[in-house]
Amino acid sequence: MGLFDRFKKRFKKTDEKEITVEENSPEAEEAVEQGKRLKEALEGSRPIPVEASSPSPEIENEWDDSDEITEDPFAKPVGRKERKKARRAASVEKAEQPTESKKPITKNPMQSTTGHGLVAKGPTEIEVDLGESATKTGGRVVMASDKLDRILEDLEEELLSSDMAQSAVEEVILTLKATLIGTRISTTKKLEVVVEKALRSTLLRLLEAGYWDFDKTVNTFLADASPVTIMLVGVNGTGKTTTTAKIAHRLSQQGHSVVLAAADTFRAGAIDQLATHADRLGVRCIRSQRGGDAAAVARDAVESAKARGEDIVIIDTAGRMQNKTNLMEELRKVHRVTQPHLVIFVADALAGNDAVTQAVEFQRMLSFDGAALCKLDTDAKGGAALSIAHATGRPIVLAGIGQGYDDLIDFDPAWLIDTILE
Ligand SMILES: Nc1nc2c(ncn2[C@@H]2O[C@H](COP(=O)(O)OP(=O)(O)OP(=O)(O)O)[C@@H](O)[C@H]2O)c(=O)[nH]1
Ligand SMILES: [Mg+2]
Repeated sequence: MGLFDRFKKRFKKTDEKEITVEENSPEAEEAVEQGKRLKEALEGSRPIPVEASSPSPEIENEWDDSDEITEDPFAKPVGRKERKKARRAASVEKAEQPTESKKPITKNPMQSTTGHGLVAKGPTEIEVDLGESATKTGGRVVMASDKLDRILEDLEEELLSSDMAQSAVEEVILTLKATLIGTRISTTKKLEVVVEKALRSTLLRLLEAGYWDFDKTVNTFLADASPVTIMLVGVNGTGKTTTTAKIAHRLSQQGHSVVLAAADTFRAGAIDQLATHADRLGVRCIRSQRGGDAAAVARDAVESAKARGEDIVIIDTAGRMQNKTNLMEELRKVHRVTQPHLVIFVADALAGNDAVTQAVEFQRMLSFDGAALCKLDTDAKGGAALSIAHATGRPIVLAGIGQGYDDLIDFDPAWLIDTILE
């Protein structure tokens, strides 16, 4: 039995009269007023999305202006190895220095961390008729009551058990309460239907906030300049490398030329893992030796793609726990040096509430534009997705639904809500 079935069962036992009053009565008018006040209070208290606490300084493409184009280090035997190494080190070194021309990181939710416009995805059209139109006469109005509070407490427990974080659940319950109190329901419309619709629309709003379309956004960037750089970040084992390969496959199929950057130089086998995907997909992979400088590899990939007129660079980074400051600093360095168009936080749906903590910390340290939620084909409960969106103010845009290259889809908020509720 799904979350909502259990909730509805309890609801069915509720006598409508316990939580509603006759329309046009003074109590009904008071309930309408109270509903309005609750909605206003809620609007005023919405949490501000987490932004990176000390934003990565923006570098004015300092290696763009280099009059010498660096070749792909793996396309040919390296002749001027030492000089190039020194140049690369100097360039990365320079990127680490704070510059005068810092542009502040944008607070606009529809702009990427590097200030590129994200293409919004339209909201899902769902019928959110709470019965108002059918209630010209003979209706009832939901009022504040202990019984309503108890019902909402039950729902709160159910949502918490589906892996939603406390803060997200609280927001949902408050929004639901504000939506319900003062709502007219017709005598023919069952209260549980009204509540279900209100709950769906509340959850949907949470997931669709700042939601952008992956393909359209990439194509808009491409119309401007290439290569478009996409950087994947996240803790260990969430699915970054697999998602890198899936995105490469997806964009290749759309006719774009793709280059992968093996910027996980930390874990043994990580470079070969990505190179194997690249071989299978027929795309290039820029890499170094294990222990090499991740930022230098990423920068080489972008330079190389630029020199060859290729469209997309996808940077696969090493998994790291969000509390490892030096590793997080390395990630910020990759970001500073490459100024990626998009930063995707890769989350593991199975990690539940831990995924939320990780997302919040990554957002604080680096800022990301959207999340890819992987392993949704497993028995993950899904509530983490709602919480990630709520806690970071960044949407889930992609969903991993298996280990194959085709198993990456646009994240569908309505589908997730059905999964949680049904
Ligand atoms: N079922 C399922 N498995 C997935 C999905 N995405 C990734 N995996 C699996 O999760 C495991 C880890 O994936 P990786 O892509 O190596 O994860 P990673 O984040 O790169 O790991 P590190 O580089 O070690 O941090 C692999 O066995 C993948 O096949 C998914 O959407 N569904
Ligand atoms: Mg990996």
